Amino acid sequence: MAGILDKFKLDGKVAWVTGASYGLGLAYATALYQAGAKIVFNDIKQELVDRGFEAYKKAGIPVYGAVCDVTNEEQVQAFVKDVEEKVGPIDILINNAGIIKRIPMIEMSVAQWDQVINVDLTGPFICSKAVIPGMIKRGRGKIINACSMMSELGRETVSAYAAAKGGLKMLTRNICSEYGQYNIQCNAIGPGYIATPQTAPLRARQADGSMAPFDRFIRSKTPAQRWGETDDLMGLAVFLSSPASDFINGQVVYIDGGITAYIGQDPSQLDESKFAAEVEKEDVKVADK
Ligand code: NAP
Ligand code: GCO
Repeated sequence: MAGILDKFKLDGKVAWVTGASYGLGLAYATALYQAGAKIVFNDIKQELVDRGFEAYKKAGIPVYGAVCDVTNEEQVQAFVKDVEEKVGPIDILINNAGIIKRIPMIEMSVAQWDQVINVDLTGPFICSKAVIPGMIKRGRGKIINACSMMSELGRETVSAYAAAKGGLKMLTRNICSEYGQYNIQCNAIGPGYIATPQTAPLRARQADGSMAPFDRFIRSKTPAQRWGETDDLMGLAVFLSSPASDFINGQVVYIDGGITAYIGQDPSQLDESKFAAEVEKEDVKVADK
């Protein structure tokens, strides 16, 4: 008799993780591979795709990868066609690619606003639109969007990002509403604050070696008193990609160490000595945005 763990297996499935050369995308792709999926990834520039190939090779993960800008529908359609011919039909799409610009709203140019909205919201629309017809034909599909705490909460300087991630929550619900009848499940992962290159500026140690004020703030707001690690999100990525979640649709699953459930404590009360031993584990971003 098949056991419950069989419901989490992805054997025979093709999974496309966008922007997966490093960071959360690399973790999601690694997790889905370990669950049995064939991995396909893209990134915005060749040097990132090459970096991804190196990372996957080091991890012993065979991948198909290519440059593809998720905001360019022509490139996305061509990428999907290529994958379907060379690897197979796409069963799972994780819309992971994203950018953030931390600029006070009234100082942000429309071009900067548009860039964030295009990557973080229009990109998932374009990629989902490209894979859903095939999923309808096959009578099944999984789409997982990269939402964020900023799908629910705002903060200074991230207006475009929050607007995009809030919109992405509603796109998740709308794909569920429109395509759930074809056995397509569209959910979202809502990470809290995770230690990746994207958040490295928020955690950089002060010149005197002390904790960054924002680092102290996030730890005081998080019951776990720590930043998330990419490993923390791997299990949820497999779950939402697998038959184990076939009756979950249109949901944002927050994986945040409890930060969205907790009013927080006085940052000055944090005992910094508890974190002194933590080592900065940062990839270096290949290039600034
Ligand atoms: P990230 O720095 O946001 O990287 C995402 C990847 O997508 C990078 O390789 C990036 O390339 C690539 N990318 C950017 N624009 C693209 C485009 N137009 N087409 C294709 N690829 C593109 O990394 P992350 O921290 O691992 O975050 C991954 C996702 O989770 C993002 O959507 C992010 O918003 C979301 N998220 C992150 C956190 C967190 O705390 N880290 C929390 C919640 C949600 P570049 O290196 O050139 O930018
Ligand atoms: C920021 C951070 C956050 C995280 C994440 C939180 O500047 O506040 O980058 O936006 O990336 O989205 O869930």
